[in-house]
Amino acid sequence: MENTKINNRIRNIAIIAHVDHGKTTLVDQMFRQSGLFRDNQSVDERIMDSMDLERERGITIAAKNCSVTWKETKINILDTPGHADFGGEVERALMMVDGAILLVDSSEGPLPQTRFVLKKALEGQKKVVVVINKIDRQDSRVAEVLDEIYDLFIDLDATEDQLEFPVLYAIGRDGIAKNELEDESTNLFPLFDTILKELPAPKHSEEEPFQMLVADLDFSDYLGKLAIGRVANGIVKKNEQLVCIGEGNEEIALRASKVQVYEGFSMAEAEQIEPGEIMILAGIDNVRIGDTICTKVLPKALKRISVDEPTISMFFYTNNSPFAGQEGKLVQPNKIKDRLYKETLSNVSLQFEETMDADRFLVKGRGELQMAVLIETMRREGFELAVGRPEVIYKEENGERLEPIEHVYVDCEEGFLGIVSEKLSQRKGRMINLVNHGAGRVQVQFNIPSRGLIGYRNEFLTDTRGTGILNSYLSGYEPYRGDFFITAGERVYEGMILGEHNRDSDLNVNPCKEKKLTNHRASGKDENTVLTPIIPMTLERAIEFIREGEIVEVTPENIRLRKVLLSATGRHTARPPKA
Ligand SMILES: Nc1nc2c(ncn2[C@@H]2O[C@H](COP(=O)(O)OP(=O)(O)OP(=O)(O)O)[C@@H](O)[C@H]2O)c(=O)[nH]1
Ligand SMILES: [Mg+2]
Repeated sequence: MENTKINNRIRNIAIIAHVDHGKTTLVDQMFRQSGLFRDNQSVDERIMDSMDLERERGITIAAKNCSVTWKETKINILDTPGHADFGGEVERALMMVDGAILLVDSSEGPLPQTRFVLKKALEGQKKVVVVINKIDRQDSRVAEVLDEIYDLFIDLDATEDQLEFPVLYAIGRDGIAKNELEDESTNLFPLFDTILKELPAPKHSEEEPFQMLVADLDFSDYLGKLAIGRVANGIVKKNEQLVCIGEGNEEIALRASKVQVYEGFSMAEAEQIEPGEIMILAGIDNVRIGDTICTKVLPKALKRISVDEPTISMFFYTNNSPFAGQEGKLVQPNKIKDRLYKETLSNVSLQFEETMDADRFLVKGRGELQMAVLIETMRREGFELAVGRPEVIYKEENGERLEPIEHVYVDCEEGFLGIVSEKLSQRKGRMINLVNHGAGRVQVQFNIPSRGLIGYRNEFLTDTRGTGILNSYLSGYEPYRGDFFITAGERVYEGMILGEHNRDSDLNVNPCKEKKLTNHRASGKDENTVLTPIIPMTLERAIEFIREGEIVEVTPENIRLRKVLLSATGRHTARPPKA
């Protein structure tokens, strides 16, 4: 870039880590200590986890922007989710920043998602500051974890430069960070100072006109679609005439009627925005991720960005069960369609397509949890719908069928290794690494087709009696590897799925059949018909459980498993002839 200038008034950083390593908690403390709250103001914990489901589940689902000011420098912070299903959020967040803070739990060490997010950061040439977090943990093993982090950097082909990452030690929850483990510290000042010193300020070219690459989308009921991105070059003023350059270089004219920046955890209107700043622009309908927004006089597109494609798909149906419409207010196909469309406006890793059938939509995303979160949100809004089994999305390349492959990381007691390996190999998993520290637990890694993992997580928890840890991330695509092989008194209807049969076939039962009172009874036999306690059906369990020809009915108050074809005779007739 010619005539490169640096805007030292700004830093753009992302906080990245594996699930639960303490990102959102740390951002809370950064807020407190940068003076955004009054000293005695009572503030909720994990304020960035603002969505209902985020608060309930204690996880971050969507990446979110906020800003703090430290020593007259504005730091735009992107808090990202650590769960693999929301990895798309991390990728996009990294596009807006120059540096990243990689948090690693002082006991757990680097885990699969640490690897995924660090890989993305290094590929994007981001400078990384490592923070070993939760050093207050009884079982913390700081020195070993630091070694593991070095190994991970080397394994990911980090350059010499990248290998010289600064390291801090923190108790994020208490708002404490230190440069050396033995330092006395009562605040996060060492972290703030390291951010200013080590993470680069945004660069721009003096010669280029205003350009901004759209890296994220949001939706507001008042302002409509919002395009979020970093100003690559130039200055933009309120009310300026702009254009949005799309994928095929088509230009859509627009006016910057409302330009905003992040201030604390809200947005604030600005008269003009400087290069390097992260901005929010309202009022463009057809904008997509990767588009460039620039001046009308000198339109010039930046290099497009691409985000990893969705890996699983699921059919959403309108609810046609005998109980349809009894609980939900929103049941019509056009209501579901509008809702799905609205979701794709802000949730860019989700896509949906209409099908030949007006009552059926194809929704594509990154994983079962992501789907479950969407369905759960919809039922709370008053929707009724039915959903099918998640299916893997295959790719065609040079006439060959490719399928997504996951890298699975299992941590379990040695005694469960047999059953876990056996089940994963049945599902076409290949063991690639096994570490036994001799302390009773083993760490095993597998490569396995994504389709093999669908429905496995609950089985895994049962097999390891709830003590196993299973993590996975999408590692790439490989050629397709051949074929696979209620409480009493609850209301039921024909074709509803009541329980699991111990064989692979379906067993039709009638739970409503009464015993004729006139029958002779052998003493002591009949009274003993006891229903064994049922396993509560959560949305995720339901989605994992169903097979072909089965769907989950979701209403605001109930989750029921059912057959697509409800009548048993109908299903019998529709059965394909035996080969
Ligand atoms: N012991 C200890 N626990 C911490 C610390 N910081 C955070 N935690 C706890 O770790 C858990 C996860 O914290 P979060 O901040 O939600 O983690 P996260 O990385 O944002 O999680 P995701 O966004 O879902 O990936 C919470 O129960 C926190 O209270 C710390 O410094 N020490
Ligand atoms: Mg979080």
